[in-house]
Amino acid sequence: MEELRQKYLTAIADAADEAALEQIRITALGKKGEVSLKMRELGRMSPEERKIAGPALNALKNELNAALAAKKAALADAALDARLRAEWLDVTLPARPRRQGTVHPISQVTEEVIAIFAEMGFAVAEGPQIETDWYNFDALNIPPHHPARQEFDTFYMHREEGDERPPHVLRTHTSPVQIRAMEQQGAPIRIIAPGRVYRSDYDQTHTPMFHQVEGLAIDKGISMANLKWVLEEFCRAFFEVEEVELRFRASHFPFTEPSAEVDLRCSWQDGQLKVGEGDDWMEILGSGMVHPKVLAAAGVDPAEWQGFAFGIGIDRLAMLKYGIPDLRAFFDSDLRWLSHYGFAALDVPTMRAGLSR
Ligand code: 2NM
Repeated sequence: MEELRQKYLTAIADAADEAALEQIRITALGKKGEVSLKMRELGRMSPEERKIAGPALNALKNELNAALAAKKAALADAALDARLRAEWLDVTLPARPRRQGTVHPISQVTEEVIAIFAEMGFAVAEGPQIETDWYNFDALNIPPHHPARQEFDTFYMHREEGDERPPHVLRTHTSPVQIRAMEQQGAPIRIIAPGRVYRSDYDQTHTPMFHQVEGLAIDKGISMANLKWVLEEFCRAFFEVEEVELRFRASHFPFTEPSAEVDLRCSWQDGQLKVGEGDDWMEILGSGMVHPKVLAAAGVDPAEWQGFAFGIGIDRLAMLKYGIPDLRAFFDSDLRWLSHYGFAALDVPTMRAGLSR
């Protein structure tokens, strides 16, 4: 019996896998297994012999069963360990840049602008690209026949014969989004409205579809000083420089009073733009205090609330920051241009990780 015990315990310890283990179980404890056959011999023994051999055989059977179960568990553990080692994956590794597709510079710059203004408490607002002329013009203090309507080179939607209602337009700026947001949320409000806008104009520096981001902050006691700080903060963050200098030039927009165009101190050397130094000024945006009539049209009481608004061209920002010379190439869908000027899809701009890397 001791011989059997040693033989099977050794075999179990040496079993390489579950199949081998099962083979050992059948050979020892199966119906015609060696231990089972020994148990059958008990019947032919004298009662005295049986008293010793019976319990001993039972103990052997139990010991082998226990050894089989333990080995089976150990094999399963080892198999799992091996599998975990083989399938190990370092999820903290940076993604491999496959450059199969890229983020368009306009999308990149839009995300950068959103990240900067989000840090200053501005939410993103969106609205339709096909607008009524009330939202696109009237609400912005541009009544019918106002000369500014001509300046916008508006695209008008088709109108059925005999339809005398004013035609819808492709929005010429994102201001209608701000009007809708004021109507819906009232004051106070702090939003930016990035998106596509349309004007019938096409040359070196104009495309009929382009991108704008407009900002709006309405509260009690807002002044041009708040506007100046917000715009300086924006320029420092966007151009990723320590200091910037802005110059406000008196201007005119129907929807703001007073109005100012804003220039940024810069230098141009060998086609290379440097922001915050030099003797040049570059116009980057238009702005002003929202006209009381515009507030009233959007359902905000101008006797109680005031605020500033501004509009920036995203496409030009992208050209300036990333040294892209030709505006029209932005919309050609040329794969070589896209892979040259595009951004890696996983480099999402954030204020903490950096806007552009
Ligand atoms: C600009 C310049 C100045 C502007 C005004 C508004 C609104 F809807 F709140 F009245 N949004 N954006 C604005 C003001 C836009 O773009 C050059």
